[in-house]
Amino acid sequence: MNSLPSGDQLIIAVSKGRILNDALPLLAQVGIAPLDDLNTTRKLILETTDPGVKMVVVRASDVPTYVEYGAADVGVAGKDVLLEYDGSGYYEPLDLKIARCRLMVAGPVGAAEQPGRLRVATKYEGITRRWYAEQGVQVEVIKLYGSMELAPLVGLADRIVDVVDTGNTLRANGLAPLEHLCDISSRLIVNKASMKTKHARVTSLIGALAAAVGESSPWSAA
Ligand code: PRT
Ligand code: MG
Repeated sequence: MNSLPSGDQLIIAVSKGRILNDALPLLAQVGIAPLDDLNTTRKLILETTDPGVKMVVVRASDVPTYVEYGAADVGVAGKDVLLEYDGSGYYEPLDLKIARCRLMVAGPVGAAEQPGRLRVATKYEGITRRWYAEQGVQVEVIKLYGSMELAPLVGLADRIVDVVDTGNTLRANGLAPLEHLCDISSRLIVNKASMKTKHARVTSLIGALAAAVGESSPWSAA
């Protein structure tokens, strides 16, 4: 289903930003490092130290799209993004245990219960709707694309749903974590067709990464 330049070439899509910072050392451990300096290059498709692997660095929320459609054979994306994407068009064989954080509901410290429907600001619209629906709580979900922590401070929302790492951002803004939705880490995802057509290459990459993160893989050599 994909239109890759050559049959045996793998394209790996990695989220920009903090996942990339954690993914680069891990990929380097399995012999995949970009040949260009990511801070200065303008190239969008990067050659790597593995002649059989190219890398594209894309927005976190775009990684599952690239992989589902086969524009990339494999990808590295946060579980938060995958839960929100809610696609079934890829396999998720490995927890890379990087870029760990927690998906939380947060709100102003000591705020009184508001009458009426709770307003919740988030970029995780789907996750948030499902979370409150499971509890039978009616909320108004306000979609934002970033800086969720600002919303309660300016009266846009009563609560936020966002990922939290150290909790420093919440604290610095007078917010506190209230409910824990789930733990998050980055996952390796694989295009379904690539798993068949490039089975040897894909499974050896999964095996190598599994070994690097201390997981056993059904494909790793005993
Ligand atoms: O560019 P785009 O909008 O698509 O994504 P982004 O700008 O959110 O990307 P980026 O670089 O922030 O990376 C996002 C991915 O990193 C997420 O999908 C998570 O899987 C993972 N991750 C891990 C985090 C954090 N930790 C994290 N702490 N993503 C975001 N944060 C933010 C959080 O939103 C909050 O603003 O950091 C702040 C909280 O950090 P603490 O340490 O103050 O709690
Ligand atoms: Mg960003």
